[in-house]
Amino acid sequence: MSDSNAVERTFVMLKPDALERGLIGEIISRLERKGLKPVRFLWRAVSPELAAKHYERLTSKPFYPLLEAYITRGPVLASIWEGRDAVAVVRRLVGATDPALAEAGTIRGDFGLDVTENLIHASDSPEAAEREIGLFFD
Ligand code: IDP
Ligand code: MG
Repeated sequence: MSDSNAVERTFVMLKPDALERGLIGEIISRLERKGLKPVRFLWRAVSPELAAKHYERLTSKPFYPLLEAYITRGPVLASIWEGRDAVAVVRRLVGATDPALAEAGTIRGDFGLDVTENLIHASDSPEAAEREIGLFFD
């Protein structure tokens, strides 16, 4: 069981469509206004190798080639955020994977409509956060 009072850190990646659509500031602002603290930011490219490590569980899915093309087509903004129960809090701010189903008021619910191009990645557990931080930050 995770302790909901624990200060955690989580990994957030703003995907290429967030930059292309001019939504970087809006998205960062939402996390900041919630009270989460940004710890690190890094613009970087995602190679097919990094994509396959990051999306390890998804490489055998039929949609994986589309996901790989998307995540490698331009720079992403990798970041680390800290705060009370940060992993679950950020997942709630992000909303459901499919933006068409994501609640209004969430990032995907307010700004997305495509199930692949859904603007943002956020870790789904503290263990995933540490793994993903290790992949994206040296
Ligand atoms: P999450 O980003 O909400 O954690 P995951 O299931 O971990 O969702 O999927 C990772 C990413 O893969 C999604 O954010 C989305 O970009 C893409 N994706 C997931 N499911 C589908 C699908 O059914 N079709 C196309 N792309 C998908
Ligand atoms: Mg996921």
